[in-house]
Amino acid sequence: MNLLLTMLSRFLWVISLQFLCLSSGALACDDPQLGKEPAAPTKKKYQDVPVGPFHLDLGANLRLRHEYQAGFDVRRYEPGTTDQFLLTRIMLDINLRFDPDRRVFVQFRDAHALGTRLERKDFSKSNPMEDLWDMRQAYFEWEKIGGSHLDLKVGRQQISYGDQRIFGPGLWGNTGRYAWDAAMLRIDTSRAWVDAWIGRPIENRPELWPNREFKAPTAFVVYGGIKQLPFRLDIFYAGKYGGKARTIGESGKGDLRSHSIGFQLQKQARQWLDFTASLVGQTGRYGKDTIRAFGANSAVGVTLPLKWRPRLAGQYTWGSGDRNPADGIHGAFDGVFGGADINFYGDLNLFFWANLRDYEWDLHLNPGRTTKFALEHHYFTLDQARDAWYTTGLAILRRDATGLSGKALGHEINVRFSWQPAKGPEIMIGWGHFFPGDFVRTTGAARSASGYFLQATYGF
Ligand SMILES: [Ca+2]
Ligand SMILES: [Ca+2]
Repeated sequence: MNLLLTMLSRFLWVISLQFLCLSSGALACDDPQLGKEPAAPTKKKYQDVPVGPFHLDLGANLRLRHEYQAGFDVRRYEPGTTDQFLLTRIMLDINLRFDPDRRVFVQFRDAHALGTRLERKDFSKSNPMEDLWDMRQAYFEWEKIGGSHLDLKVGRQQISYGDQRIFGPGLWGNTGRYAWDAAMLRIDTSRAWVDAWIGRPIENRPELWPNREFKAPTAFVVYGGIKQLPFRLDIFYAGKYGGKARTIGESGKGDLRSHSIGFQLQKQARQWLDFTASLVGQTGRYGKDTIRAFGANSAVGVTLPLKWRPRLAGQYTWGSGDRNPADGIHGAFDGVFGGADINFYGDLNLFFWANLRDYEWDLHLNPGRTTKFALEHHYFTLDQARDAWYTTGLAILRRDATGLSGKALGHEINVRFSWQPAKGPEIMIGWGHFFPGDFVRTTGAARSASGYFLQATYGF
């Protein structure tokens, strides 16, 4: 499916992914994860339209998705409930170029949820399902300022990097999870590129136009990649600041000042063998607590030289949890600004990269040039028994501070099939089932959860 269409694909996705494609063969271009958010190629029919001294590019992306959910909803695991609804989304892109280096880009996005049992009041913060014709992006970009290696991008913008695990747009959700009001400087040379930016995430509110920033956190980010290596290597620093003593730690209230440092590496070692590794360390202050948290992910994939090109992958993801609820150490990893609603932690979105161990097996097939199939199995446990099961919104869902309920969260199986007959349209269908483990059974209602979706997308 094409999410951000012509110019956005060209300038954000492709710029960051082209290093991967150039240096690592077909790794990213091949979409080995069969993610829910592949960047499809786009038509160029409505591009380069002269408007006075300017040139205009138009794009659109239409998406319809029917979902049935039993035992969970978009917020959390919720045994005993069922829901079904139709999600509609339209995104319109307007790109006005002054010259090859300067442009203004505006993206309008309209999202509705028809028939759901959830109402606006069920979302105290950002609404992930509904928002009426809001301006999701609106920025000015100036590349190669004065013939230099420096680019500037200011305004409301989507920012994502690498495999989206650490910085993700979260566009599987109907309104999109991460857009930013940000000012970004980029230095791009033949040896390396670096983005330095400051920004705040946008909150999606159907009753507000335009949407506003969250008051906190403010993000300070330096994210870069080294070129000319036989693999893709990204290195980053991400600071989060939240003032006014609104952060409540186990030792008392205070500001949030967190520092995340890490890297992501991807390599296509052979035509049949690929690796991924990400590692993040976090330090700083969480209220009156000291942050000491870690996140890691590594995957090995083997593509067999058989019909349908089967790729088998094993994957392990770890997000540290808090060992002791009274020691003044904040041990729960917060996932940086990572994609929560793509298929990293299961398609039902019951889990997030905090206090989690995720043991995953994947089987991906390409039955034809236009079709993809994925079968994935996750076994989830808590990292620390005394810390909580966190939702994708980092809310505490269940916690046994004694640790006596164990760590076993359960198994999840996901199946997805997609068909993209041409560049514009795509049909995707998927199913997932969650089998609760001992921790879930001991801490409350524990019926299995099941979900299905059928999605049609068209982009130009
Ligand atoms: Ca709005
Ligand atoms: Ca602690």
